[in-house]
Amino acid sequence: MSSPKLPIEALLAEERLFEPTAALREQANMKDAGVYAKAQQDREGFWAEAARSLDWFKPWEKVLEWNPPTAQWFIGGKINVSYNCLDRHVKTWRRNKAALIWEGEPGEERVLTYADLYREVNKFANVMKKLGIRKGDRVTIYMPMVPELPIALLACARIGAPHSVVFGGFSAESLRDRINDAQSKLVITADGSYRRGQIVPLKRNVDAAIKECPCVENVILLKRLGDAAFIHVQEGRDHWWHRLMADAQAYCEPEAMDAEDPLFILYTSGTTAKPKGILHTTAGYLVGASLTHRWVFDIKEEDVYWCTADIGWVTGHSYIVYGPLANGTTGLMYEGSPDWPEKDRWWQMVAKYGVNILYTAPTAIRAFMKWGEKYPDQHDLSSLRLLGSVGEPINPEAWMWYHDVIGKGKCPIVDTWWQTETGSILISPLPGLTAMKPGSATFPLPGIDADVVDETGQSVPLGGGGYLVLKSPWPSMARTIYGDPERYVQTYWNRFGKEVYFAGDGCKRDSQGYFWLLGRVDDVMNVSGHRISTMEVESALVDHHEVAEAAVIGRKDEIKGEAIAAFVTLKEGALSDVEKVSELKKHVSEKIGSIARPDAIFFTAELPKTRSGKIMRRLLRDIAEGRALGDTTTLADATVVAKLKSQYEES
Ligand code: 7RM
Repeated sequence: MSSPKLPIEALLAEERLFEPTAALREQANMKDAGVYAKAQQDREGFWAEAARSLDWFKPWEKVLEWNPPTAQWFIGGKINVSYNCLDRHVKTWRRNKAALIWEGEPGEERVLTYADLYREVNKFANVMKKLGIRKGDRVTIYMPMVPELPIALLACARIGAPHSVVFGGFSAESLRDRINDAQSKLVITADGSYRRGQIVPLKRNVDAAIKECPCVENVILLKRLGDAAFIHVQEGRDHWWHRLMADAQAYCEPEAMDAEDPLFILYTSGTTAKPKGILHTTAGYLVGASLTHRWVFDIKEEDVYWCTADIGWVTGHSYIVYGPLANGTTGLMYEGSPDWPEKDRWWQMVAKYGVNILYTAPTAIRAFMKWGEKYPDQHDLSSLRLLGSVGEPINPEAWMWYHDVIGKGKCPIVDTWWQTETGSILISPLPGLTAMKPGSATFPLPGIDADVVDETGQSVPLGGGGYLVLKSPWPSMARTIYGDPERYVQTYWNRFGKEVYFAGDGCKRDSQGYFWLLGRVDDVMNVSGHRISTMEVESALVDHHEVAEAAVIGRKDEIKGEAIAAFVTLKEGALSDVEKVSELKKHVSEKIGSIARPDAIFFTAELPKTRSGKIMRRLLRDIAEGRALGDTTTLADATVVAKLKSQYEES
């Protein structure tokens, strides 16, 4: 099993229990402890009730059609996501409520009310229609964290064009592959973005990518940098956002979408080199995202809520855009880096905007821990009332630091387990009901049927560990892998039969039934909460003309959770020097993106393999983490790994 490796026995012995206070219970959005049992007795009734909080053009006829592994939810229902996020709010007093408070890295501020957002989304939806985008057409979005990004998503949802957001940190090649896989006709981008004071050349990457994307007919280009960047604009293909918006019609009728029509595709790493286009549909996704946002974060009308994720990841889709806006929340959105210009940027923003709810990742918390208390202590954080964590297991020390230093001991922490594929949070405390244990995501939410099973699919009794599975469908689950339904079934619905969803995570339950997530059980690394496949990095390395073979592992890292280490065999005659190390790191950045850049590269004449030729990554992890070697009996040649270990220790 890959890291982050937590000393699980120590975790299971955790005795610190943080009960909700009476005051917290009293005001919670969900305070009926009977909800778990009720949902279990009548799962479909529970989800139907949740779906009633949305506005439907036409009600559904049937809640669920379950032909394992195919689920359809709210059959016959007609609904529009952008209508639910905007139109229904602008008809009320929320019209002039702030929907988004935005801050750019250089310090600009913008506030968009629900009416502002409604106006921009309507116009931009018309802009896309004018460029020939129709219901069902895919649109790739490669943008910085600026308000036009959620505007683009919502406009796609309004006209029924599934979006595929590609994180701005991905390379031109990764972008190209995702555009081609989705066969997008339109790409939306910006001239660039700011990150740690540097310019991120988004348009340059788009230009390089779409040289090899015959499907792309048009590019919409947002001016973010202005004259700060030299931009190539290709006549006929590239259109400035502001010019198109200047003549756009004010109102665009929201498309009446079928509950099961696609809403978006989002690419995520799996066990092979090729990322999977996870497909989410309309109604079920919005039911899951909005309900969990309301219950898990205990959102109140007057709250200022800040999810620090990038919209390029699923966390940003569900908990910056769709969940919060469906609930009429005021959300803060920030473009840049937490340590720019100083390491107190986030805390400064919490104080400035009076943030009440903060949702972030363990990797960020560990970085702040390392930087020290002086940065948060410079600011008034008393507005905070609830904290959240997502992306990887949070180690108890980081949990306690978050609780004490950021939350001043008075904020509950919701440790939320979920995946791109699950669409919304599935395992998490409910703040008014659940006693928290530092490091545990606690229990499956009402309506969620999670279990821990052994190799044979048998449920493991409390106290034991195994694989995390979901034994009943839920509305926001992925429906397929775009263009590869077979792979969808193979990856998630085959390991334990076609009725059981295999999440790919290891999990233990303690004697009280608390869930302790243990990290991935496959060849997927978790680097700063981002999923990267070992295969993806290996094939990027092998693509270099001097590399013969490569094995990539995630090794335990204090801040990132896992850091990428690569063991590389060079071709005959190639020089294994420090220049080669930086050249290969750069090569991987160019192929995949900077998030996949290896931290360390080691050259070796041979890689440890089994007699059948499989690279034994487990032994490489032992070496990279400085442990004694595990079982080596299946190795073809045991001297290879012994030599590698001593070589590694000398380096
Ligand atoms: C939301 C997101 C999913 C993988 C998942 C886990 C890990 C996420 C937690 C967690 C332990 C958590 N989507 N993971 N949240 N592990 N505790 N609270 O991260 O598709 O990018 O990644 O992330 O391994 O399978 S994701």
